[in-house]
Amino acid sequence: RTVSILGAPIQTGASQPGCIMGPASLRIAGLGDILTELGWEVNDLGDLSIPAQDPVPHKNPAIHDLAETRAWIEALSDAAFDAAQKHDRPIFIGGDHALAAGTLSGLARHAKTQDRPLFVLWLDAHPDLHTLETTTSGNLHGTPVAYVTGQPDFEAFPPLEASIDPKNFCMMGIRSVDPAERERIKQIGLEVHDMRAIDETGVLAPLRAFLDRVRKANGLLHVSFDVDFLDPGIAPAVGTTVPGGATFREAHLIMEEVGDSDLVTSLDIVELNPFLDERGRTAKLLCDLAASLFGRRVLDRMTRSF
Ligand code: DIR
Ligand code: MN
Ligand code: MN
Ligand code: MN
Repeated sequence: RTVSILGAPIQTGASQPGCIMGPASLRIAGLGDILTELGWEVNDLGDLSIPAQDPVPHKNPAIHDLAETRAWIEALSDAAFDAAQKHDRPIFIGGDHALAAGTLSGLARHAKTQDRPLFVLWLDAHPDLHTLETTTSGNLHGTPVAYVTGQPDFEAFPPLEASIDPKNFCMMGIRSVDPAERERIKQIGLEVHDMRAIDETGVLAPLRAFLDRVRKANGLLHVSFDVDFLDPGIAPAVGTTVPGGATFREAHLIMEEVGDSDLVTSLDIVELNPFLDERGRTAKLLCDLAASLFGRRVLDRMTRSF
């Protein structure tokens, strides 16, 4: 039962600075101690860094900080591969969501060495399905899912050694989708539970169906947790708040259910911008959600038999 924590203070994928402080904020909120108390052996691998980069232009003029973001993706891919090879459950703390382009590409390589498929539970207000051609904001945190599923027009990103089958994604919390992303969802057949669907069915039915799918396939399961998945009323410290997000109860239920399944093999916690926070409340909430994923329960209870 070993966990590793790797910080990645990348903020070039976002529209405003602040995610650089995310890893420090989560450590100060006690992430490592909380997991230790739950019985995990915690290895804090410190923070990753990249060397200074010369600017790289792109034909899409909206794109900014391409060279730095590319360098982060390259460094993160190798670091995620190594962490997954050496530790039971790596946790990647960001940093903006461009981080996932690196962690998922490294984890896909790792899954290949295990001869197991990689599944991804994507918790986010956004599907992050832009290509370098379709992004109009130029914020590269809007692109990781398109990149790791092998969509075209990513020549400026590191070459992808192993892609992830779009059918192995389950997205929840989605409520802000750009037109190009909407088309892409239909085209590649992603499983997306938008907030309307969650209002109708609750989180548990679609989540259990997905976890059953992971179990039957003997898959690895990565959870990518974007802070803006949560309702801004409980998690204000993120640059791209969208009203109508997951409640405290829905988020904990998802974390506990995924934890009970014992299927999760890695986790991203991304987009925390402590500069926008109120006395660290979002960082503390994220630590409590991680605790639920890693076994904290109010009472001992019979878990669902799988
Ligand atoms: C928007 C926002 N779709 C963009 N994306 C965000 O800029 O491409 N993803 N915030 O998490
Ligand atoms: Mn995101
Ligand atoms: Mn988002
Ligand atoms: Mn291009």
